[in-house]
Amino acid sequence: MPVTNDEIAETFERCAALLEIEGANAFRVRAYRTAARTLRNLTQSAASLVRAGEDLAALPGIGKDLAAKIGEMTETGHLALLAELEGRMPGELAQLVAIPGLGPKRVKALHERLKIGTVEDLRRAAAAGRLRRLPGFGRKTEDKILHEIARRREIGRRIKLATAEQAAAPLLDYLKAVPGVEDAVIAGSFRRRQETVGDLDILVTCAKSAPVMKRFTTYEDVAEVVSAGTTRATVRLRSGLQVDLRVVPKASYGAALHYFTGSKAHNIAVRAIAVKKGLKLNEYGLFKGERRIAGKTEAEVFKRLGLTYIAPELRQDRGEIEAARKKRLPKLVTLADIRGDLHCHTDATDGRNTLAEMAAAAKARGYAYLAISDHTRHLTVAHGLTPKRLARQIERIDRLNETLKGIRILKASEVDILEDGRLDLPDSILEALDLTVCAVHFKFNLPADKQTERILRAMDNRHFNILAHPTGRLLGQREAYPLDMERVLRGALERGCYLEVNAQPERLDLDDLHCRMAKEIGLKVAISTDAHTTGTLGYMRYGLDVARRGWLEPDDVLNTRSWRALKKLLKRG
Ligand code: DGT
Ligand code: CA
Ligand code: CA
Repeated sequence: MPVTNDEIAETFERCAALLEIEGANAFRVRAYRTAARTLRNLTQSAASLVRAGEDLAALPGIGKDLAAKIGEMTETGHLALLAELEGRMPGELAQLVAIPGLGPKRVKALHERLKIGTVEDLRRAAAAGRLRRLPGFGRKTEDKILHEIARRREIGRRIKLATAEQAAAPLLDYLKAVPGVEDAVIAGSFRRRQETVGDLDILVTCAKSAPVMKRFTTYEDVAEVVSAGTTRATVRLRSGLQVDLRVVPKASYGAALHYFTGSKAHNIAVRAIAVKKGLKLNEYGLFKGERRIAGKTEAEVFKRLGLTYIAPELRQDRGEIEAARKKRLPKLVTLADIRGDLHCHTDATDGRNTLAEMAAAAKARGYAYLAISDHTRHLTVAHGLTPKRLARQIERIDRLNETLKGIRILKASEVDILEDGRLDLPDSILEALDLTVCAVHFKFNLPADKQTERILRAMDNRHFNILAHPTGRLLGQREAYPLDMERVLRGALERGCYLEVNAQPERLDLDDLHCRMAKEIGLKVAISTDAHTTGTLGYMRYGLDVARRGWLEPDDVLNTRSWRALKKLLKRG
């Protein structure tokens, strides 16, 4: 992946901040900031300019030295100067500058006046109310800093499900290849398909545990063996991900799988049912006195407790046990129910593949339709479409549809919702589309009531169909913007609009609880990939994970329908 202008700009901004803390010459500091600004405003990528042999020193604010540094970054992806600056910075000052509300000047003051050099120093000083002694720092700043540190710790501990999958697959294959191993599965939050996981919990059945333990702790990706016993071990992989392993006998497989799948709250509630029946449930089985009456499979355990099988995604102690007892569990939506994708991009804006390539990829997935929803003009970083360019795309789609068999390409647009709730394109062009996917891409910081009204006002436009990535969150990077979700859901229902579950692994919003809220009021949702490449049309399954955790059935999901049926639902009164 070639380095982007934003990445170079960010590196330069970081250098500027660190140089400033060091007390470097003000001109030098400013030069890095100016160059960063130039890079962010470039309409072409610096990497391609370098490749074309252009002289970057001709750009405003970029001299020979900085041009060479851009060259270094496009070639190696890194900047030696940044590593050097970070290396000679005392403590964690380099990390401190990245905390919102703490610029280089403040970090410098904290270091010089209060001897704060690490995040932990900072946390202690803020908690003790010592920061407010410094000019420009108050109680509010202290609270803000404490909140930010807590948030970062939380983020740092959990990793995205899709990332965990990449580490899990080879490790699982490796364990399955150990002689004597029968089953090897990943339980825990991973099996419940939670959007992020704290660690991986692997369960293995085999007659002798010693060889598995040995193989596990000597896996090439292991950075540290945290603990290792005869039937359980914990390691930390080089990525920082922790993995727990448990080996159980075959007769206990089902009970152990149920136990280690959790959630903890679900386990406790199920165990209470066992106790009521005079039984005992643990990871080795379901017992009547000393006798094991179930444990080989999960289904057997549920059955003996008078419950129908509960899918792992539902095991959150949110009413699933009661529903299982009454045989009223939802018939969860699956990938096989999905008939098409209602949100994706092409190279007309920030996607990588052409219209024809995206169409062919969707057809190969067996879809009946694919909506092409490129960005609109307000989103300049994505080269958003003007009415004129969208009109041309509409024509191209009409022509393509004439040649395609077995799939229909829907004319759509991911329309920016402007600050006042207007849509970014005039009705005259929106009218020509099959559907719109509308989204907030800026002004995330409005108060909840303002943001809610902005969205509801946008929904008043009769061309508004689906609200895309409704909370704007980016897992591990950006929190959801403040929003009254219940009002948005009800507002959508009243107006004949819908909301999306965005299947990008770092988005996954609506989340499971919001899906459930939507279902409860009778509002259907779309599950869409927002794919920017042919390959990421495959993210659909992550969206399904969320929908299933939110109890959704095929009927609750828009894109389980034929285009004919869907079209009727999209039509506004
Ligand atoms: P995570 O790792 O934070 O994403 O979430 P989990 O659910 O994977 O939690 P983890 O790894 O601590 O434990 C795996 C499962 O083991 C958990 O879902 C339920 C079970 N478990 C762990 N501790 C307890 C406990 O104290 N009581 C009960 N009943 N079950 C437990
Ligand atoms: Ca876990
Ligand atoms: Ca664990």
